Amino acid sequence: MKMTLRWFGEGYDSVTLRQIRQIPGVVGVITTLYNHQAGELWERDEIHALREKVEAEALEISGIESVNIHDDIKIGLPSRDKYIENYIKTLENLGEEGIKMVCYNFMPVFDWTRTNLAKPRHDGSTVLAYDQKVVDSIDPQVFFNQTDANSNGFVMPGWEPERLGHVKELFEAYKDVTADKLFDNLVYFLKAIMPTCEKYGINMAIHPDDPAWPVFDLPRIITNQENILKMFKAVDSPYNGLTFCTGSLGTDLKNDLPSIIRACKGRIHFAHVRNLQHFPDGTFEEAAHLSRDGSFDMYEIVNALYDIGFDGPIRPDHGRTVWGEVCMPGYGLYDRAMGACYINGLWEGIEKSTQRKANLL
Ligand SMILES: [Mn+2]
Repeated sequence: MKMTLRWFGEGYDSVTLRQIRQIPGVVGVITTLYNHQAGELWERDEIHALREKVEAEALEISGIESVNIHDDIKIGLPSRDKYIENYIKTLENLGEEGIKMVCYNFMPVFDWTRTNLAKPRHDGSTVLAYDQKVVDSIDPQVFFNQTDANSNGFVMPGWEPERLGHVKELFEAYKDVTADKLFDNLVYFLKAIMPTCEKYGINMAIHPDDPAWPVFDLPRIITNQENILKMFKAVDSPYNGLTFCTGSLGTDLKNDLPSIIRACKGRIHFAHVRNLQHFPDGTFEEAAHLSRDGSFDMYEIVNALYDIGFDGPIRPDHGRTVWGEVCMPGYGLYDRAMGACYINGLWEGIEKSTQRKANLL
């Protein structure tokens, strides 16, 4: 695996490339052209300029998160072909710049959803948290406005005001999109882009839905092992893969995370590792990466990734906000840096003990 950190780009991120470079073991960033709306073409010279900026700090672009999918593609409108054409050209431009991993998601209207962006933890840090009762009792437009107002002035990924200023119209456009239809539209999109991915060696890594169930009655399709394997089979190319995200799949306690990793061997192209703490009333909040701070055994998760020979980029995911940092919720420097060191430590321990055992045999 290759340790990375997500970076939103200059002017959008409170964290600098120099700071990222100084986290031991981090070799690259997962970045994006944040100024582009979904559906727009990314020109090669813009990608090249971004790459030069990253490489000037001795880091690499280990992948893109995300090249977002236009709603017309998810809805299945006739105009989707024009947006798919732009997506293909963007992939070609990324491929020409040597970028080989693209993360995306296929969630309608909202990206990841949390009901509290700064819930105090037992240790005085704040974290993102989720309570289904809040989602059930609020109008989607009000929900968006609240999320936007509580993001410390940062535009959060998937919550762009340009798009989500029109929540009502978006809901109307999705009203006939069932889970089956959404799945068919995903397959249509993947079949269209696969020849380009194969030509340039670009791994597509779909991000699971977060949380892993329908919110605001919108369908969600990348939620569990069965659905993920169904998607792999529908477009059976090694370039059609997954972002294994512990925090998203782990929202549903029925998901056995190490088992999903093993079932997806060869098709996991990117990994997000974070811990959640689940509560008996069905709510959950994000935790420090350390196993004993949350509900997941992070050793078992990293061990499963090691076992399947995972060699793609990995990154710590949403961190707690600690030490008075002012940042985009979930994306501060300090706790993600601690997460990166912790995951690196787990990996080194697993790798060396495995090698030691092998030598003893
Ligand atoms: Mn994730």
